[in-house]
Amino acid sequence: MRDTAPPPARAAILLPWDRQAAHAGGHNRTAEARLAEAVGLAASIGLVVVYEKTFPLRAIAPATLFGKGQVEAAGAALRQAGVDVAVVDATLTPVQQRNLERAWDTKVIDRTGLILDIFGERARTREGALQVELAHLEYQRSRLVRSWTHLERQRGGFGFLGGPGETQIETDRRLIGERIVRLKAELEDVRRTRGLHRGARRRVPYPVVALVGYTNAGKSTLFNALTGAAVTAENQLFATLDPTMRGLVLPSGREIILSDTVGFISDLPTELVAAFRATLEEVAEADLLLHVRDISHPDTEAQARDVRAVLDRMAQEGTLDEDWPRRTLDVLNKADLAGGVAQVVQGEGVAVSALTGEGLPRLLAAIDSRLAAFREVCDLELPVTDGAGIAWVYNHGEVLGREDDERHVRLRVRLSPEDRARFAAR
Ligand SMILES: Nc1nc2c(ncn2[C@@H]2O[C@H](COP(=O)(O)OP(=O)(O)O)[C@@H](O)[C@H]2O)c(=O)[nH]1
Ligand SMILES: [Mg+2]
Repeated sequence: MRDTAPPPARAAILLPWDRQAAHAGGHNRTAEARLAEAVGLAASIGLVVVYEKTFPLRAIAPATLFGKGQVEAAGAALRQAGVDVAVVDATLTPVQQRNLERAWDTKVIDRTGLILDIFGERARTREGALQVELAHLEYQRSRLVRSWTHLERQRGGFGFLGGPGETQIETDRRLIGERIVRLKAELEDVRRTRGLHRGARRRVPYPVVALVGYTNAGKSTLFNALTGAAVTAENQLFATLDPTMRGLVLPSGREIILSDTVGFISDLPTELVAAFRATLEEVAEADLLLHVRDISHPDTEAQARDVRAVLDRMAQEGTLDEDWPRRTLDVLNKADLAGGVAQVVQGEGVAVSALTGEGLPRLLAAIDSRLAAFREVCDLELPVTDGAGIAWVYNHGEVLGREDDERHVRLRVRLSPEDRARFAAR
């Protein structure tokens, strides 16, 4: 029998755009940037975007959000494009969602629903998974509340009259409420023991370099480009990494793990902020953060501030070390759209184009020297019989001197604090 994977879902992205509201909210983000971001978000969970369009809103129709003509026009376009799911890049009430599903005869999800799916797929730590589940339940509960008041209003506004619909909703609310209480207790437990596991949590004995930055900044493109530009580490251990991590060999011969992370999202719904930070937990494990920036984006400065603010907040909460700025390297990506690497004012950062490959050798060298800079010189003594240990030191450190006698090898070596701890634990 043939292995037939289901075809990827075909998605449409519809952006209702209220220019006045966008302006009043202090967002100078353009509809095009917002639409491009939503397309990137959908693509990141494997949806194939076959239709994308901005719909200027004149007034908000309570039942469908979009105007009547827009609902009809979109419906025809969705049928023609043959979509499996329509993503409305806004917050929909349950009633709007249901009405649109009926009008378009397709599954409809809103922005929060899409982001929750992404977080759910990317949560790697126990805390991350719990936090995302909690956000999901709170989202569901808030929607039950809203449809409940809606039903109540239809019946004339007296909830105490009871009725089958209401009973079911109250049961659902109670079950969700109980699950939320249990999840919160479990989260507390995980948080309490987190400090204890710090350090022991690391499963891989190589420096980890994590890519952080906005959605569409080019993290995944850079991840693939760096993997192409450097030698891929062929090692049993690297073979077991999940697809968002890869082993690389830097020019110095140093082996690292490169890790792609979930992207920052503009105007993240507040109820998702905690879940987002939890999915970024792996960043705390990283030896070096590459802050990937799209320097061709009109909001590039605001985006960079957002990213740093979230990392600062994580440091305040104790998830991330205070010295994260010292362990961060800015990657000024999409230099090709700014006239090439030579045209970019680089300051502390390194300009690259993940698309053309320009600047990548310099970036690899910069990663190498940043990792080396964290290292300190120390003296180690190993039995001559410990061939694996000696090889490990050569692989992880920069050996500055060596003295052998009959029984011992004494190495003077530059090692990172993490590697020194790992060596001591051996
Ligand atoms: N022109 C240009 N486009 C790029 C570059 N890097 C990424 N892109 C494009 O930007 C979009 C988002 O890239 P992606 O890697 O998915 O971003 P991510 O969301 O940060 O992972 C894609 O269409 C890429 O082809 C670059 O250096 N130059
Ligand atoms: Mg990506």
